[in-house]
Amino acid sequence: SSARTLIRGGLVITAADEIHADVLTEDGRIAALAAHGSAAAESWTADRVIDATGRYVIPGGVDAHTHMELPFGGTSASDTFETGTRAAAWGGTTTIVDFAVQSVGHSLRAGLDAWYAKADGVCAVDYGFHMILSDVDERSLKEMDRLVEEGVTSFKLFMAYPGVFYSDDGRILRAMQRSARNGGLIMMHAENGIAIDVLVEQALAEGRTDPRYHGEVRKVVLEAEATHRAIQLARVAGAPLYVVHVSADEAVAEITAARDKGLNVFGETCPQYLFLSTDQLAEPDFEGAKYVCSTPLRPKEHQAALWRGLRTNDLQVVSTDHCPFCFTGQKELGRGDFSKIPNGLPGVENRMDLLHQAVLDGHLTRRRWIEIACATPARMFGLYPRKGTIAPGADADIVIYDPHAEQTLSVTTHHMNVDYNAYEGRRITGQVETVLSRGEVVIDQRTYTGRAGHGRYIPRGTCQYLV
Ligand code: DUC
Ligand code: ZN
Ligand code: ZN
Ligand code: ZN
Repeated sequence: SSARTLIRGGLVITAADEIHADVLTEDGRIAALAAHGSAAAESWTADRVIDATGRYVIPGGVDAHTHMELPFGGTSASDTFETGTRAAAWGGTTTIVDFAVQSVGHSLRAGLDAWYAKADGVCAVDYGFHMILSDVDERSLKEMDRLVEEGVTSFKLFMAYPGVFYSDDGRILRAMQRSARNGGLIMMHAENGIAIDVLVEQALAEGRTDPRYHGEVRKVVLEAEATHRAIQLARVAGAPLYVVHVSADEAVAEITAARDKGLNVFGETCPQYLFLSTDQLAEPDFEGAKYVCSTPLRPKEHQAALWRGLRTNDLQVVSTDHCPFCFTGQKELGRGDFSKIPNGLPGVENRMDLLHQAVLDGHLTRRRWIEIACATPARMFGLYPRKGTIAPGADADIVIYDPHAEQTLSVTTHHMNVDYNAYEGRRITGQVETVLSRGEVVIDQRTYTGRAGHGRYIPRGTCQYLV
């Protein structure tokens, strides 16, 4: 990495502050910040100087929920670790936390090693792993302790997808009890999958096979009920809980109520729930399949509760759940049967921009933008302050962001390996201009200068919101 880089003249925005400051990086880390024009800043010399006048200087985004190459429904998510992390870099995200998957009947070790191998040597930006628990038995419970020590400190459980990832309440309780002791954080996919599967079967039997019925059977009340139940199980176990991809107002209300009781319950939402709705799911000619994900898109009226939750800190994190499947050949597997549409939306490249637009639209302050997209995910998953902020000693993961640039999100310009963009045609003010990952310029004024294999595996500490 180039020894010293000076980023001069920008507005440095972190979760805590906005300051006109120059930033000096050295050997991949942030060496110092000083007020722009100060004697200290004027005395600095560097191998490379980046002029950030009129730009924001922000921490690289931390996307704590991605699924590169996820096997799902007989196919695999279309972004590899190579293409997906390159797209992340383009979008100003310099760390992802992806989900390694335990297969039923196999150890956590086997699943995790397979995911280490997929990502090894090909990533453009840094990455860590959570572990999906698909088979909670005595062996897996013991393995959880070792994974926490190894830096895989969070475990996703599914109340949905019977026969695939699903865990019943007993298994969930055991995993929560274990995490209460070993410091791990349980991440919950909260939807009542047993009830949903009954409704799926009935819908298909009645000929309701279009993508929009995916949204109708995955009812709000079944997300809210599962969210409530997960919270009660976490209470019984004395464990903290992180609810992933919260989509519905009634689910937010459950999290709010739990937090008002003083429980360590956290909530994540995703850009698709903030910006898209059942209107997209109902698009004609099977185009709605592009918007099939779980939890599903909701009627527009739910968005207000999500924005409010982000403002009031009842929701703390926005991640993408990036899980792309091409329309041609992948989403199409579900023509005539919505339950065969692989679930997931692309978005890793678009998150920072969409949330910047939310700042302009009056939903968030600039500092809250950085908090929900960088600092809090880093703290939640044990990466802070190495990731998620601009401070001496932190990794020099820095985005020079042009808040005035105009762009139109489109498959024709994006870098994700997928044949559509979920936000096609949406106009955004603001764009990533230059990106540093551990001091190396990986995007240079909208030219990719990174390389596969620059990204490193980052073992994580435990959740930093627990006393
Ligand atoms: N939801 C999705 O949309 N995709 C992958 C897994 C999940 O829970
Ligand atoms: Zn100056
Ligand atoms: Zn999920
Ligand atoms: Zn997911």
